[in-house]
Amino acid sequence: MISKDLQKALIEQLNKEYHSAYIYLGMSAYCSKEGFNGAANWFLIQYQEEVSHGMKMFKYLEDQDVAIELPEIKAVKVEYKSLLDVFKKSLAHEQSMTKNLNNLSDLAMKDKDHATYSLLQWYVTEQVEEEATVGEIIDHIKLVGDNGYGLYTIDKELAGRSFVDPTA
Ligand code: OFO
Repeated sequence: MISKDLQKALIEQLNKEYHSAYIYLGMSAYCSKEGFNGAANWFLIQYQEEVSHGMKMFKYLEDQDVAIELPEIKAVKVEYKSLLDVFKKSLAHEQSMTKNLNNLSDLAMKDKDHATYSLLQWYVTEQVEEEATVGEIIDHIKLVGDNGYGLYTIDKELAGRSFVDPTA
């Protein structure tokens, strides 16, 4: 039985996963509007990944007989300053998600809730990969600066990303 406090925090995290998906949909829309179709594809896949994170949490809560609540998902922005800006915001967002997941892990540990702790470790590990990937893209964008051909090349690389369900 998951403690009431932890249940509440997990429901909040479920909402945050879908909010993340929504944020990435907004980022994809921005990139598409600016003609960065590869980056738009990249963020669309990021959106799908976050939906899969949400589904994993949703199924876990159902399996644990937690009464599901689905509060409103906050609106997101669709305007950014540049390709660099949108990826920097993406990294900052993932860093805040990591903080949330670490706090949730602390709570599960305090409750000696091993099942929930184990679930959360999956998310924590996933965050390491996500932050590293976005960090690398930021480095590449910084390297090319305002060079149009450089940005074009990066965008082409981002177009190659395809969805692989991380929870499968
Ligand atoms: Fe990348 O945020 Fe989900 O967990």
